[in-house]
Amino acid sequence: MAKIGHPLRILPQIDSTNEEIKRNLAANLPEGAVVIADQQTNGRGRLGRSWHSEFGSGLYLSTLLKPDLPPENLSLVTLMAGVATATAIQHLAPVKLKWPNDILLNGKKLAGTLCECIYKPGSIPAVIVGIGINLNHTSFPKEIQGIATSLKLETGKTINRSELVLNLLQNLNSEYIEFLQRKNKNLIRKWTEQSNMFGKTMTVHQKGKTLLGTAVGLNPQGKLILQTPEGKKHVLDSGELIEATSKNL
Ligand code: BT5
Repeated sequence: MAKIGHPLRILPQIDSTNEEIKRNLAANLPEGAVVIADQQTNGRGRLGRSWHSEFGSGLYLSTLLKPDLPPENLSLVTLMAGVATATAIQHLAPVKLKWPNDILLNGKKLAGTLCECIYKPGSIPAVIVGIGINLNHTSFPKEIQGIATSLKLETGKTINRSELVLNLLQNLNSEYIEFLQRKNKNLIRKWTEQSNMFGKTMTVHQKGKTLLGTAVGLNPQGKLILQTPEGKKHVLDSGELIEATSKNL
């Protein structure tokens, strides 16, 4: 396994750090390569959504992994990225993980991860792990000001990006070593310990329908188990969107 963080490029501006890694795959970019940008002009979220990436205020980082594991293990990469990110921030603020890819602080979104897998039958998958963390933003655009927050806004402190990057890369390395050793139970335990969503009633929007239930745990593949009031358990894929709900109940 290569060490995550070598080579490391810091760019003043790019469309998306995930895209930059993707563009370099054909040139045999090595596992562990990291791209960081001061600003993204087309930062991406899941399902075609965008990630607000203003200059100098956030951490926008992507890394390339090449885990020689079956595709069914790959959804656990999102949990791994979440655990590594939350652990790197925990000494600054009490962040919580929300399935599948959110890192919340005081109920607002502080960070998100975007894991993209390029899987060609017969070859080792290329997995691009993108991480966006709001560090020193003092405001957000109208569309997200009610749901987004930054470490600066919540703690009043100015955050040193380099220190956080070092911490994050160390955590990603140690989590990735365990991931390759298939210590999935450990990962699920760590993820669960850093989340406060279990036991809560949630609504899930999937395929045009709304499902209401209690989040009761993660299965060994990292999928969310939701139990309906009738006692039926649904296992949800990471592609589905979950929203915390007290207001819609
Ligand atoms: C995510 O998507 O949370 C994944 C975010 C990943 C960003 C990183 S930055 C480095 C790398 N390069 C990229 O291009 N992306 C990755 P999702 O769960 O779909 O959440 C997106 C939604 O979060 C948006 O539709 C907004 O509602 C909200 N949002 C957008 N920007 C935000 C921000 N800076 N902070 C908090 N919420 C935001």
